[in-house]
Amino acid sequence: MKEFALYSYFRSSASYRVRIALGLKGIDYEYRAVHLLNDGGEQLKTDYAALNPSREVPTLVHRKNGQETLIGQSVAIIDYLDRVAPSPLLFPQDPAQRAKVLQICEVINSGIQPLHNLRVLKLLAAKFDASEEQKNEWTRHWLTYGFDTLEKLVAPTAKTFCFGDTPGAADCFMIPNLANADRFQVDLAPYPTLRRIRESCEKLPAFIQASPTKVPDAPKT
Ligand SMILES: N[C@@H](CCC(=O)N[C@@H](CS)C(=O)NCC(=O)O)C(=O)O
Repeated sequence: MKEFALYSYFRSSASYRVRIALGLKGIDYEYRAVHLLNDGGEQLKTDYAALNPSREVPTLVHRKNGQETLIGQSVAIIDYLDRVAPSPLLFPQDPAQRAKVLQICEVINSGIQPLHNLRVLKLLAAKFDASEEQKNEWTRHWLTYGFDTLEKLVAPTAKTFCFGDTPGAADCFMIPNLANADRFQVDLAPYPTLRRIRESCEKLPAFIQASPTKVPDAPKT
């Protein structure tokens, strides 16, 4: 039995953030797939909802000294990992730098992803009769709004990565968000800094192995 386990869905950007963080820290973990669409959504089943009352992935399980700690929310999970496995730290220790990195993470975590989360898109269809194309347009709108913000926010501090020359929490959030740009066909041409960061991240094993095409529940092609 491994010390860490992660409930994850291959295409979940929030799970992808944590998979990258685990990879950057070199933590081997048990992958527990939760299919968000099959059978009405496995995240909504009673057993899973007991683990994560938000009924969403990711959920991290940490077993240590006979105790099991369950944590939801990718920001909380990555912050926890920084405390129990501090090498390498993904959030800077300096208060001002830490706040800047959290700002980037929160633009994505609270300003972009929740607006096109599965349950939001389902509600748009169920209550407001939105078509697939209308849901895609909605998603593209919020992704574009977010990328406009992120390019301006990141450009002054970015070097090889979002914040300097080592990958950190901001990159864990940025790369899955950029993957959504591909999925929803958002043109990234206006965002040169974000594209450059992506090129740097895509060379690293932690990012490659965490990608939706590489994880155990990735659809077989
Ligand atoms: N803020 C949360 C977001 C978690 C989240 O929204 N997860 C999505 C997948 S990316 C989910 O499980 N959605 C299920 C649903 O909407 O039913 C985090 O950072 O962990």
